[in-house]
Amino acid sequence: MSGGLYSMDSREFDKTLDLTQLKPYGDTMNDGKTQLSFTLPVSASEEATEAAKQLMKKMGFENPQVAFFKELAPGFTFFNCYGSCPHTVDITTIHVPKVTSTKMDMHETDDFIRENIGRKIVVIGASTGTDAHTVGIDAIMNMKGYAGHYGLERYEMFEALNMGSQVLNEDFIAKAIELKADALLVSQTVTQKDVHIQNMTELVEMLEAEGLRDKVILVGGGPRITHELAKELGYDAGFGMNSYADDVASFIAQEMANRMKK
Ligand code: B12
Repeated sequence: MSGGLYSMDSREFDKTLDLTQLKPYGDTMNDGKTQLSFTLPVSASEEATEAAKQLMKKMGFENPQVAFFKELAPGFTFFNCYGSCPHTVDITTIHVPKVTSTKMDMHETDDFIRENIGRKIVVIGASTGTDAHTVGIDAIMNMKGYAGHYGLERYEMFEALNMGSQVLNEDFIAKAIELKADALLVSQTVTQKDVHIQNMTELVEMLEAEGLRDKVILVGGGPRITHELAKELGYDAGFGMNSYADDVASFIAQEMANRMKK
């Protein structure tokens, strides 16, 4: 099969791969071999190693083995384990909601904006709430870019402001109003106790209260943000790991052009 989800699968060299019964691959097809790491809050000992194996069994792994362990701090031992997963999933029935815009490179996006919007798009971004992680939003916005993808500051047709981290939703909205921002980019990295959900929801509620929600393109991003989650929380799109400025720039440009047609 060529193209799409299965273009890179290994059925071309191994005929025993059944996508309706997919399981992890270790040394041979369908062996289910899985690597799992965890820490037990006990000192390193033979009993602790046996406990790790028994836990692996309770998790459903067959033939559990501890490949490595080390007491990281007194009373906390890290384990690196292997086991065989007996379970399978049918990947052919899986549907994941995705951003549907067509990915363009920086020059194509700039040209698209010139032709279809006719002015620069104003974008502000921040890592909001208590979240102190800046590297993700920098990767998307910074002039120098990330992993070979220039950030929005480099685009000729974006006016981009990166507000940094720990930006309160109030301050984010105030800046959006001041700059008449077309798009707001929210980065969330910490997900402990679902703080990202509280934070992202608060922003939507505050934008709605200000009558601004429909006037902006609202985008969330971060390593544990999916498009599906972002949509559920009232955002227009969500971008997770391995997303770059090109992805979000293409989305914003095309979404703005679509809205202008309506
Ligand atoms: C560097 C780092 C820090 C630095 C941050 C410095 C800085 N200036 O950013 C410091 C040391 C300050 C830090 C602090 C903390 N950290 Co920290 N940190 C990391 C680390 C090692 C790397 C994160 C990173 O920079 N990734 C690289 C960037 C490029 O990747 P990214 O963020 O995923 O961004 C990409 C995409 O997600 C996407 N993206 C991101 N944002 C956006 C936004 C938009 C709009 C779009 C379109 C796309 C997008 O595009 C980017 C490029 O592809 C991770 C572990 C790891 N290896 O990932 C932990 C990690 C994120 N930190 C973690 C934690 C828990 C903390 C602390 C709470 C620790 C503590 N107890 O104090 C504090 C947080 C304090 C706070 N108030 O936020 C946890 C988070 C766990 C969780 N799920 O909640 C992690 C996963 C470590 C771990 N395994 O426990 N951290």
